[in-house]
Amino acid sequence: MRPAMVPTPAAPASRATQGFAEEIRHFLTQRPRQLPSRYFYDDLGSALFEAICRLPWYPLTRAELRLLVAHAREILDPGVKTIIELGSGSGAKLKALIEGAGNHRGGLDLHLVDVSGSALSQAGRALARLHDVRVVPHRTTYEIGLAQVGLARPAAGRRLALFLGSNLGNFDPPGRDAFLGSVRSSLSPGDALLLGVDLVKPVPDLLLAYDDPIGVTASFNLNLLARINHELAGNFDLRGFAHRAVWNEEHSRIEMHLRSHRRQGVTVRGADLAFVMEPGETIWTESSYKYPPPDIVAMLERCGFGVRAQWIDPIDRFALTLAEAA
Ligand code: AVI
Repeated sequence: MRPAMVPTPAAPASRATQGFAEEIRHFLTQRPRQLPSRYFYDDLGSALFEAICRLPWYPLTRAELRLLVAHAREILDPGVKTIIELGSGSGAKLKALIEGAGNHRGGLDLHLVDVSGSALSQAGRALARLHDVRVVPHRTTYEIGLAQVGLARPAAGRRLALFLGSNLGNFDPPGRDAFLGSVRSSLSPGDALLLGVDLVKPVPDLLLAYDDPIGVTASFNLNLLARINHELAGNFDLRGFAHRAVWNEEHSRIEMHLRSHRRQGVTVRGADLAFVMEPGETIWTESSYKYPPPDIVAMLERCGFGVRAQWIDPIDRFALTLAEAA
C-alpha cells in the first residue's frame, strides 16, 4: 500500500544554514551553554533591535546621534572622499553625519558593509537621496567587506571608516583587538576610524537598558531560540525560558542570558543535537562591554591608531573617538 502522503525530501541545507547549525552545536554544548550574539539579527531580530534603539531606557543610539551631528564638520573634513561604514543598519547615522557636515565638498563614495540585505536596501535608499554621493553595498561580514573595499582604493582623498553603535562592545577583548588590527591594516596612514562606544555608567542604568520594563529586549533575546526553532527544526519551548541581564563587574560587561524555568529536554534536529537543561541553567547569548574613555584611547593606540579627538555625551555617557591610522 502506498503511504497517504509521500514525505518531501529535505531540501539540501545552504552553506549559511550549515554554518549556523555547526556553530549552534558547538556553542550549545559548551559549559556554560552559549549562543553567538551575531545570530540575533534575522528579519524579526533586526526589527526588534530597531525598536530597542527607540526605547527611552536604551539611550546609546540617541547619544551617538547627538555627538555625530554636533561634531560632523570636524569628523568629515573635505579631504575625506570615501566612507566605509561597518554595520550600516538603516543608514540614518551616516546620513546625519553627511548632512551635518554640509554638502559643499565634492563627491563621496559610501561603502556600506552589512550582513543584512534588508538593512542595506534601506540604507541605500536613505543615502542615495544625498547630493553627489555614490553608494556601494557589500552584503557580507566586516572582515570580507573591509578586504573588498581595500581592493578598490580611491585614486584621491582620504578614507574614513565608521564603526558605530557600540558594536565593538559585543567583541571579547582578544576579538576586539584582532578586529581593530584588521581595520587598521585595511587603511593607509592618514585614513581615519570613527569609533562609537558605550561607557561605564551606574549599574541600575545599564540594567534598565538591557532589561527594559516593556519586554522588547526580552523578546529580542528569546527570538534567538525562535530562530533556531524555525531554521534548524529546534523544539525550544519559548515559555520555558526567561530573559536575564546581569552586570559582570570583573569584566566590565553586561551579559544577557536565557534561563531555563525547569528541567527540560531540547532537540535541534537541523544541528543533530539533543540535550537537557536543568532548572535555573542559562544560555549565555551576549556580552556588551562598557569602557572608561581612557581605555578606548589605549586600545586604539595599541592597534596602530593615533587618537585625534574624543567626544563624550555628558548625559548618557557615550563616546565617539576619532583616530588616525599611524
Ligand atoms: C548591537 N549591540 C551594540 C547592542 C548592545 O547594546 O550590545 C545589542 C543589544 N543587546 C541588547 N540590547 C541591544
